[in-house]
Amino acid sequence: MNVLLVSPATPTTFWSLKHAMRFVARRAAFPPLGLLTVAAMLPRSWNLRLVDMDVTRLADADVEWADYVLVGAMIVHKASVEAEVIPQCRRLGRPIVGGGPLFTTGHEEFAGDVHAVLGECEDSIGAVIRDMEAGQLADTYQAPSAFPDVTRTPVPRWDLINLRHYATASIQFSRGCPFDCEFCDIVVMNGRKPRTKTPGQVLAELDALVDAGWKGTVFFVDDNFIGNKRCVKEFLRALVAWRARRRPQIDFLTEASVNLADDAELLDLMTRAGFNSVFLGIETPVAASLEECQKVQNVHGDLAEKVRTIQRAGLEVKGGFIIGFDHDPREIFELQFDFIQRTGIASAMVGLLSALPKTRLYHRLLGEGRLDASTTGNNTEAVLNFIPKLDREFLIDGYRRLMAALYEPSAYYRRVLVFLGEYRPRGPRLKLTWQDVRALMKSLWIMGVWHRGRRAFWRYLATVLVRHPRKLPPAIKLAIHGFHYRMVAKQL
Ligand code: B12
Ligand code: SF4
Repeated sequence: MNVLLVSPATPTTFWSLKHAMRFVARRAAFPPLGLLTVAAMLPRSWNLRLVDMDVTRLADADVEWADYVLVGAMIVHKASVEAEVIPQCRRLGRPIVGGGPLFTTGHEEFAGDVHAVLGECEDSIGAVIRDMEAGQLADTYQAPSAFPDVTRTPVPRWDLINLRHYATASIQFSRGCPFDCEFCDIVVMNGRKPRTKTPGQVLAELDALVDAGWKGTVFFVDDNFIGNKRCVKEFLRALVAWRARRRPQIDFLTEASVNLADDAELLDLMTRAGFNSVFLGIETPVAASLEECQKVQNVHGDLAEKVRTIQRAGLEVKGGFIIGFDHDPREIFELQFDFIQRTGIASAMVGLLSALPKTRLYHRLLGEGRLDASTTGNNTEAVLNFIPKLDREFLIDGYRRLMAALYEPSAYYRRVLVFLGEYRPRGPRLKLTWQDVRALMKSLWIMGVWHRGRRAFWRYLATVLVRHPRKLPPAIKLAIHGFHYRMVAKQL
């Protein structure tokens, strides 16, 4: 059996970091972990190839070689799936099996073209394999237990990709999140009970990555890394010990809920284990809007102070922000700008509220007759797929202006400096690599000579060298990320 695994092409989005890739000479920011995990569940006797269309194009020869094409996609990949993958496979007569968020929440749109595997596939892949071998695939597959036991999830097949094409590696410790924010599709796809892997299992995955030669950042792609605090602490203790034993040249980034700030022990364990950055769903400084979307964990206490606590503990805070809640006041743009600037959240992923299929928000808006388009799946695009309470044009226009203001060079560097002032790096330090030096040289050339914002860049660099010389590596990394975000903001 020859099986081709395909990760479709991604448009330039906030998280794609496409404009940052030229600094680090990598082709894509993150590898397709879902597909690599599925690959590890397929029989060892099968021949597998993986094409990540963010790294290389999908060649006819690869499709012709395959008996089946397995596609893993998010909604944002829809255009690539519809315009490239499906027509190419149809022309060459190869059946497609699809999985991931695009098909889990929207398989009906692909009926006849794609055999869809809904949700996490650990418990349904056996039936898919059997039917592939028999040459008789069903239209859809869904396991009776929607949320499988992840302690049985195998180590991803890293051998199917060239890790050197990627800026960051990925790994997963848990799935699911105990909270229930109205707009979130995680709880629909992965449930509200966090399911964790065993410490030994994750350490074996990390061993595999390090053995494959990985150096640099590893992203724990958990929906909420601290969803089960007891299990995560147990894992972190094992990770600290593993780190002391193996002394790997890697650091970690993850996603968590804001209540991380309330647990000093957890913060300490994370930094000792090598975490130096965390993405938080902050959403909005407007309490009424937080209550509207039932983001209960953000309502209590001072949000800005929580961000500072995490920064002082040694973690850079990246944040997700949303505009377009029913309770947003007309001055929402100023409120968001002020919050982001004063907390020094350099990577602020600000998006317009989007009703993703099958979420509670989607059903509410449908019931209120307010849904008027399907989502593009890109939460940082200047579009709304529902009728907002504030005027649509006011929101879209204000959103564009907010993004431009946030990523205008001097405002951006000002808030990185706020962050560097709070940040107390504590974790293990990685050795400087040739890649870091090259990124520094390229940033001096591209941001310091070629692009608009040169003066602000040199002023920023001088301030970093005088006030925070030991924080130069994160300062350069954030300048490079800022360059990407600025390009994204410009395209809006
Ligand atoms: C890691 C991650 C990323 C990474 C890497 C993406 C990549 N190359 O794989 C990065 C940071 C690049 C990213 C970017 C974005 N992301 Co993202 N991301 C995630 C995250 C946190 C984890 C995905 C993951 O690797 N999981 C681990 C693997 C093992 O699980 P899995 O992918 O679910 O795979 C399982 C099943 O889905 C299934 N499966 C998956 N593929 C296939 C294929 C086949 C053939 C089969 C049979 C089964 C199958 O089996 C697997 C095992 O059970 C998810 C949240 C989530 N829980 O899914 C969001 C998520 C997928 N991202 C999301 C979004 C919106 C984005 C962005 C648009 C954000 C932005 N504005 O920039 C961009 C778009 C993509 C891009 N490249 O720019 C949304 C997607 C919503 C949707 N319904 O489409 C999610 C669900 C988060 C959310 N709710 O907001 N993302
Ligand atoms: S905390 Fe994050 S992952 Fe959890 S339900 Fe809310 S938005 Fe979703």
